[in-house]
Amino acid sequence: MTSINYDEKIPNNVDLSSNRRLKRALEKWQPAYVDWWKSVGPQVFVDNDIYLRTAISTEPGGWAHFGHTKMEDYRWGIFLDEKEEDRVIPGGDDAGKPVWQDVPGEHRNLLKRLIVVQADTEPASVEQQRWLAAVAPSLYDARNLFQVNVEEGRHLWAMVYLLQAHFGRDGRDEADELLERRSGDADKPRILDAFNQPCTDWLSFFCFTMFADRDGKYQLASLAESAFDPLARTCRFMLTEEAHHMFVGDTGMGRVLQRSAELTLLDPNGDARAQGGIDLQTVQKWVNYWFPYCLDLFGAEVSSNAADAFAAGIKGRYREAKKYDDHLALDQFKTITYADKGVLDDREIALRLAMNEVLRDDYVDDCAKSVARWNKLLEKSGVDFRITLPHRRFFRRQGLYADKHFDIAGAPMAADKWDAYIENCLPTDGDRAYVTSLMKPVYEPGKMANWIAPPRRGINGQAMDYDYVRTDG
Ligand code: BYC
Repeated sequence: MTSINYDEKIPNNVDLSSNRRLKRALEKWQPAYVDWWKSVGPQVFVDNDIYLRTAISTEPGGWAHFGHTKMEDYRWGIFLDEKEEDRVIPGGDDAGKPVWQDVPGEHRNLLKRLIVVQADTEPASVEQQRWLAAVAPSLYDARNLFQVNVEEGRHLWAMVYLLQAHFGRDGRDEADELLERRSGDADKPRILDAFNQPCTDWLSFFCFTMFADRDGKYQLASLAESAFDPLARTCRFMLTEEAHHMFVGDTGMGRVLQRSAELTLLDPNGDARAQGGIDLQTVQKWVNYWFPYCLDLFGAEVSSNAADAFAAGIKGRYREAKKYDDHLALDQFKTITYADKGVLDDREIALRLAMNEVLRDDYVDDCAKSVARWNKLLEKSGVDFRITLPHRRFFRRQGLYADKHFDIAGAPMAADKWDAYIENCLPTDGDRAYVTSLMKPVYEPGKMANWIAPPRRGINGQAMDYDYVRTDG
C-alpha cells in the first residue's frame, strides 16, 4: 500500500485501478489540469531539466528521490500516508470513536467547504509565483521555487482526489472550479485574500513561503487530526513536503537579512540601498505586509464554524491527539480581546468558539521562533536593527480587528493618522519599485544576486554550482 504505482496514468497508492468510475473521473480532470499548469503555472524554464525531488513511496524518506526532470513530466498523483489501524477520532464530541472512511451525511457540507478552501490555495500559489523564475537570484533558488510549485500542484491533486472520491457530482463540479478561479482575478478570484496578492518579487516569495506555507503547516496539521481518515492521511503526507517550503522561506529571509546587514555595514552611510541591496527597514515592511495576510487565513477569532468543525471532529487542534488530555474542550474558556470604538476589552469566550485563535496562537509562536533566529543572525553580523513580528491586530482584514486601525504594537489608533503611519511600516509604491529594480535574473551556476547571501549548503548534498536547472535545455 505504501509504494506508489507509477505505471498508471495517474500515479497513486490508493489502488485507483479498482475503482473505475473514480479513475475515469480523474482521468477526465487530468488534461484540464495540464492545460491549467501550462497556461498559469511556471512560465520560465518550462522545457528545461530541473533537479527535482519526487515521491516514490510514502514511507519516511521514501519521497526523497532526486533527479533531473522537466516540470511537465513531474509525476503528479495521489499519495496517502499509510493507514493507521484502529485509529480513533482525536477530538470533539465523538473523540475516541472509530474514524470515518466515508463522509457522514450530516457533516458533508462543512467538510466539503474546508477541503475546497484548502484545495483552492494550492493552484493559487502556483499562479502567484509563475513569473518569479524570470528574475531568480540564482539557479539554486529557481530550483527551489519549482520544487515548491510542483508540490503545490500535487497537493491540488490530493484534494481533488478527496472531492471526486467522496463528494459525488458536487465534488466533481468543485474540482472543475478549482481550475477556473484565478489568483487576483477581479471576476473569479481565489477564495482567500492572501492568495490573491501579487507575489512578483523574491522578497515577497520568501515572505510567502515563510508565512503562508507555515499557515499551511498548521492548517494541514489540524486537518491531519480529522475524523475523516482519508483527509487526515493525505494531509499527513502533504506535511512532509511542506517542511521544504518553509525551509525555503525561513532560510531565504535569513539570507536576505544577512546580506542586507553586510551591505549596511559596508556602506559609509549605513545605506544598504546605496550598495545595491535591500535595506533592513524594507525587509521589515514586507514582513509587516505578509504576516497579517497570513494571520487572516486562520479565520475569525470567534467562529461558530470553527466550533462546529471541532465538535464534529472534522478539524482538531494542532497535535490534538498528542498534546491534549481533554479532547472535548467543553466548559473551558479563552480570553479574546475585543476592540470597539478604540477600546480594548478582554472577554472570556467558550474555547470551542475560539478554536481559530488557538491555532493562530501556535502559528504566531512558531513564526516568532524564526524571527528570533533571524535576529541572532543580525546581532552576530553587528547591526543594531532587529526584525519584529507586527501585533496580530495590525493591518487585518478578517475577524474582530478588520476595518479598524492599530499600530504595529497593537494599540488602537485614530483613522486619520493611519495613512501617514503606514508610509513608514508598509511597502510604498517607491519601495516596491526599488525592490522590483533589483530583480534581475542570475542564471550562472553558483552565482548569486548581490542582494542575497548564498545558502549554507546546496540541495541534497550537491555543490552550489551544481546544475540545479539545466539552462541549456
Ligand atoms: N480571506 O466561514 P467563516 C496552504 C471569509 S496555506 C478571504 O464564518 P471562519 C498553502 C470566509 O470565506 C493553508 N475570506 O469562518 C500555503 C467566509 O466567507 P463566506 C490554506 C476569508 O471561522 C502556501 C467568511 O469570511 N488554508 O495550504 O472565519 C502555498 C466568514 O468565515 C478569509 C487556510 O488557511 C480570508 N483570509 O473561517 C500553498 C484555510 N477568512 O463563505 C498552499 C484555513 C475568512 O461567508 N481556514 N474569510 O463568503 C479555514 O478554512 C477557515 O474555515 C476560513 C473561515 C478561513 C475559510
